[in-house]
Amino acid sequence: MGILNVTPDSFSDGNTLYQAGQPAGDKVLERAARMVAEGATILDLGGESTRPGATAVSVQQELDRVLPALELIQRELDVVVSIDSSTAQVFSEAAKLGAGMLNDVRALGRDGALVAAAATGLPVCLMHMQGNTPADMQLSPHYEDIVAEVGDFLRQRVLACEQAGISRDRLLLDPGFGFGKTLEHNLRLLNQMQRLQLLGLPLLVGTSRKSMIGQALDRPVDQRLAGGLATAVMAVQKGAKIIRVHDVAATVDAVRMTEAVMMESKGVEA
Ligand code: 7PJ
Repeated sequence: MGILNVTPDSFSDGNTLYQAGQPAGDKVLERAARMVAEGATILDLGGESTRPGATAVSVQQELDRVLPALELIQRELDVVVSIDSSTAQVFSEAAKLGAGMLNDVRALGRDGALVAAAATGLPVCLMHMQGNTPADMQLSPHYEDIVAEVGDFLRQRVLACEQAGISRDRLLLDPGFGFGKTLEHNLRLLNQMQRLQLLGLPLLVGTSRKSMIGQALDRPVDQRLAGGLATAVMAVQKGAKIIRVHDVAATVDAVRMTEAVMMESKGVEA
């Protein structure tokens, strides 16, 4: 899954897709086409920045950022577009334009989100975050047993989805690296992520360029690729089915190599 941020304040790539305060269509399409050529089968399109302390956007702003980019990608490229949003209206409008998946860092916790997502009929990724908003999530994250607590939260959201008419086979789960978690929390969550496979749903993992890599290696955001590849490999070994990244080509190779090794006992040739 390639990350396509159409926000002016994304910490790693968003602002390079902007001109005069608006997402520039040709740049968005160019970035999208490159990720598809590099092997992305899903693009995760987001118009709301969720980094710690990010400012809120209005529903209209988010629609204005996401929908034109979605239309353009749908018209020009053969790829599933995932919508990285928490907003009911964005889910509904994006689904009408052909989006293939919803990805919500608030696990459909916002008003109207469960109902709107259910009505789309689309697959949904539910992510764990401690704290209610990206603005306050990093203030003082605390867990007794992070893996168990992330699992409990996700299990509750799966039940809420089922009650809202979203069947289990439409759901994916994400432990939410960096969302209300210290470095130690993120490291434990990755090291023990196989425990989340007990929920029986596909896992999606996003660590690309995140501060957990910066902190562990003391690297700025433009020097986190090798660290990110290490986390991608580990995530695949621990059961992740989708890896959400900025650097598609390198990650595809790392994941394919990991899978080649994991499959050897099944007699599959490279
Ligand atoms: C994630 C996400 C993630 C899912 C972001 C960033 C912050 N969606 N959206 N999982 N992160 N499912 O990319 O650094 O980890 S935005």
